[in-house]
Amino acid sequence: MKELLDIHKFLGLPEQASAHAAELDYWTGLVHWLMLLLALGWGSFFIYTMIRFRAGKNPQANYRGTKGKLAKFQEGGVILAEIMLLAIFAIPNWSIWRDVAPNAEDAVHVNVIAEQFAWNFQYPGEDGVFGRRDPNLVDTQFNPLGLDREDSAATDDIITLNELHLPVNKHIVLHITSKDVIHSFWMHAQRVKQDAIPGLEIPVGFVPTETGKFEISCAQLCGLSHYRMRAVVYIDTQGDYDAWLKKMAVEMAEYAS
Ligand SMILES: [Cu+2]
Repeated sequence: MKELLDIHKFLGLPEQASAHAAELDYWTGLVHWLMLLLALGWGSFFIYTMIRFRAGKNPQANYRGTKGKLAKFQEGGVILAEIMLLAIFAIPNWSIWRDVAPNAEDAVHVNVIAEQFAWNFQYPGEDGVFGRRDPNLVDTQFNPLGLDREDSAATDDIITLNELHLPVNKHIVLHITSKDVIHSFWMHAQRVKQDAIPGLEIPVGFVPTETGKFEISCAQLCGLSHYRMRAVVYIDTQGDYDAWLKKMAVEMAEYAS
């Protein structure tokens, strides 16, 4: 049974590089089989009605429709099944996905700010506090995120363009937003996808379980150069991640002075 639901191999999905990836693929598999069942059910019903109500046998149209208890039972059954899908599967699973990881205490927080056509990443730096960002301070060349350099929390912030580094096996919380239009942040291998919406900061939590270099792309048609709106995520060991943060802190300090 489990093999039938292993849609990951069956559909050739990317590798499963996060803690929830296998489970998400399992549900994707389940939904695929359910949709196949529905397609077969409705398809055969469609063929049956074409034959049953063919013009040759029914020259006069019947405006009252057919009457019978079976149709009512079927409709009731469909409604019940859909309520169950929502209440028992969809909503509880959505709640797990939304709540567990972002509340972890030792989580690594990174701001993700999308723009046409790039991904900006903001790390809080050593103090663990993100510097204030103000749209009025945005300068496309020198201050693309509108970071308020007067804010003391901003002095140690690290900002990167199209390059994200994260430690492996840690709770990650990405706070996703956009500067201009709606984009969609998509880390394929980690099965993380979230719309980036101007004016909203949406947290997404997950745990990457494989080290390596992976792709991030935009999954929302956001303009002419949407196709090249890509970034790279490096999932590092804790040691490599710390070393990279240190190196970036030095670079940021040099840039500021
Ligand atoms: Cu985009």
